[in-house]
Amino acid sequence: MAKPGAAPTESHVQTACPLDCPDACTLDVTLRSGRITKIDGSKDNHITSGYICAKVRGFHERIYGDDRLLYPAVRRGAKGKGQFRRVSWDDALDLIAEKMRHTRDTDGAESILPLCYGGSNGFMTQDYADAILFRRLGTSRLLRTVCAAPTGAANMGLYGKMASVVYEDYPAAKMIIIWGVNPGVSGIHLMPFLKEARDHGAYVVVLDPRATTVARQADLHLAVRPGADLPVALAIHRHLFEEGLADQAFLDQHTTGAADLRKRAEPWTFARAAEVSGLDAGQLRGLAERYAKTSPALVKCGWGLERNRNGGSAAAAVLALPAVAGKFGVRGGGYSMSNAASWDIDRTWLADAEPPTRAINMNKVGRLLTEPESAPVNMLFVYNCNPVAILPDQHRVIRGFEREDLFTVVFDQVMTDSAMYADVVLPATTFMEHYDFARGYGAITLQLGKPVIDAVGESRPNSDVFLELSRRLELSVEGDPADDLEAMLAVLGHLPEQIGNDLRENWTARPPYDGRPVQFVDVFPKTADHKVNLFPSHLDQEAPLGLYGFQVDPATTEFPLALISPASDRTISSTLGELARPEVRLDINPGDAAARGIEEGDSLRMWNALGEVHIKAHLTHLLRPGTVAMPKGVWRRHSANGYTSNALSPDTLSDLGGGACFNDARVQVERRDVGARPTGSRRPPPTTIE
Ligand SMILES: Nc1nc2c(c(=O)[nH]1)N[C@H]1C(S)=C(S)[C@@H](COP(=O)(O)OP(=O)(O)OC[C@H]3O[C@@H](n4cnc5c(=O)[nH]c(N)nc54)[C@H](O)[C@@H]3O)O[C@H]1N2
Ligand SMILES: Nc1nc2c(c(=O)[nH]1)N[C@H]1C(S)=C(S)[C@@H](COP(=O)(O)OP(=O)(O)OC[C@H]3O[C@@H](n4cnc5c(=O)[nH]c(N)nc54)[C@H](O)[C@@H]3O)O[C@H]1N2
Ligand code: SF4
Ligand SMILES: [Mo]
Repeated sequence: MAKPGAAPTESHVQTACPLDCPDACTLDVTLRSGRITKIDGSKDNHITSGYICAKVRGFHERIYGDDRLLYPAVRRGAKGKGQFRRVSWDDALDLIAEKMRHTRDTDGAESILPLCYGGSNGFMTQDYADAILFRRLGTSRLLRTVCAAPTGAANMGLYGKMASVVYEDYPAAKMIIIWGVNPGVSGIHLMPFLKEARDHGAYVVVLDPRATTVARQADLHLAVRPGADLPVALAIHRHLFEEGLADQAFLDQHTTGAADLRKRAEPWTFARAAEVSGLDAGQLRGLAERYAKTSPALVKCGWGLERNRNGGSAAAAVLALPAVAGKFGVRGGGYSMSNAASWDIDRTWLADAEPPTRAINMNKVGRLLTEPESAPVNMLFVYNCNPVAILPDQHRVIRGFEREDLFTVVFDQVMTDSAMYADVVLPATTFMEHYDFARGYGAITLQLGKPVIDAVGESRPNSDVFLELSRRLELSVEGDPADDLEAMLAVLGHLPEQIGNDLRENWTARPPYDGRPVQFVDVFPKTADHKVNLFPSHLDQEAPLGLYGFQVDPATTEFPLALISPASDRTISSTLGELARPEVRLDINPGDAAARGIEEGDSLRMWNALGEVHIKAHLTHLLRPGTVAMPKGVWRRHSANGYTSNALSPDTLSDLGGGACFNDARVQVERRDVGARPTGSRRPPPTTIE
């Protein structure tokens, strides 16, 4: 404690940002009397380069904010009413352990479902102490498919997730195709490298239904219709094969399946691809011709193109381009995707294998809770996830969470839309209050994050809580870590020696290949035969129309508009959604608005067979006609009737990887004063913990 009258001392501590963002910034945190007063980017990390996004600059508003969960609490009123009574940790954990034991003994442990995603979590807070508990208990397993499942299946199938081109090597490229990704928002530290590339004369192409910041700076912006990337990529392949521009020597030496890919690309002339994708055939031809003759040429494949019925095949066709066109083997050439797998780290600290219990695709959770095919789920343990806000088919998800016979635990940092439905809420620490490992997936970086402040309220780290539950359920074995600190040391001890030593000494590890691998020079496919598999048969069997088979647009005359929900600069997924923000509006093209008599700021009803959302209109030319956009990660409080775009997203699955089809929502929109039917508001009530 500072003496009365003494000036509070200011100190600086470094840590790392583990949020679901490719950049994994090193943070410089300013503290005064043990409280965070400022969060900024460190200059020690050349990717962070002294600046960070506004979201994390304001992260202390979450840490100390009104919505922060400070104590364990149990439900008082009806489900979803947000009325809780504070209890001790002991009472809360006893209650949960007892409920788990009872559920296992009566309904079987598979009727317990851990519901998590963990995108903003490193080795400490996801798949460690939690996995020890749930694997030993034998609960149902969760397929974490809301993100990166289709792109992941494609990248794994074709290349075994080979390390890809990193930010630092973009300036070496002479052509960069940015496909379905919006780095101006979703990975801002790429932007200076893109600028450097442009300054060196790189030709930049962006494929995105919206004129994003990168698209507006690009030499060519192709405002592709959502879900129609596959024909575009296949038309380029067709051109390469037909015109003798494919790199036959590379294909012979380093690939399998080229003939099958060629056959599937065969029908896709530029004219047909242009018609389906809403683009200009001449521009597509121009893109293909330039790509064929330019080197180094880089394709950056994002996640916007995966969130639909064709997402897996689209990603595979995009990732196949550098192999067919022979773009590997030079710095700045090849492809760029998630680099999370580049470290080749196996979670050896987790000795327990996954049990062969039933696997549940998280995109189907709403349906599973409301109309189970076989055994129902009777207990949910939600952590590292905000399912009510982020899962497709929100109405069904909410109906499931409303079930009186479902016992729901929500372990989170703030009172989320999901926590409102909890029977027990548990307060979690944030990354400023616990250890975690932050792995970048843009640049190849790995850092150890440390607590910079004491835990706020009675919040506790995941490892402490899951280890304690294991003990209460008598599932602990010798050698389990006792707490967060021991768990962190166990991870360090299991990492490859050099990485562990680096992290102990510097909090940051030296990356493999100096962090700048050149594809087909330093790194090769991690497939079984170390070749690029352009036509993996398991993917061909999985996709409903076969690999590279195109499924037509789900639009109907009744629901003609494609609703997409891209990442915004306000939240990371739904994290930080509790903080104040400008009113959330629906982006709509002025032509589509005029056809419906809609003007700027009008209150709209947007609906389809799954539900409806009440929201105001924002007219913008930065969106292709026939498409509307509402940000990803908004909370129920952000619309007038308490639903987000996910109320309109189908729970159908993408062709590969069982991924989410958020952007397959097809909707109609009208002014609310026209033909509006009265609908009761479902905005969540204010919460109380007494
Ligand atoms: N600020 C911020 N940063 C984030 C996140 C966040 O929520 N906020 N989320 C993080 C996470 S979890 C992820 S997965 C990544 C996602 O990062 P991105 O890969 O950028 O994903 P999205 O924002 O979903 O979509 C990217 C772009 O694809 C466009 N798009 C939509 N549908 C299609 C389509 O069918 N084809 C094509 N070609 N483009 C399409 C959208 O208009 C959007 O501009 O970002 C991470 N970074
Ligand atoms: N409509 C639409 N929906 C989407 C998408 C879209 O494009 N459109 N994108 C999808 C994508 S890309 C993703 S990745 C998912 C993400 O969906 P989620 O994984 O659910 O991500 P968040 O909504 O940020 O929720 C993470 C929660 O975990 C909590 N948390 C963070 N760290 C800890 C911890 O250490 N312990 C505990 N106990 N809790 C913690 C945070 O406070 C937060 O509430 O959303 C998907 N949903
Ligand atoms: S969210 Fe991304 S840009 Fe923001 S601080 Fe974290 S790593 Fe950096
Ligand atoms: Mo994601």
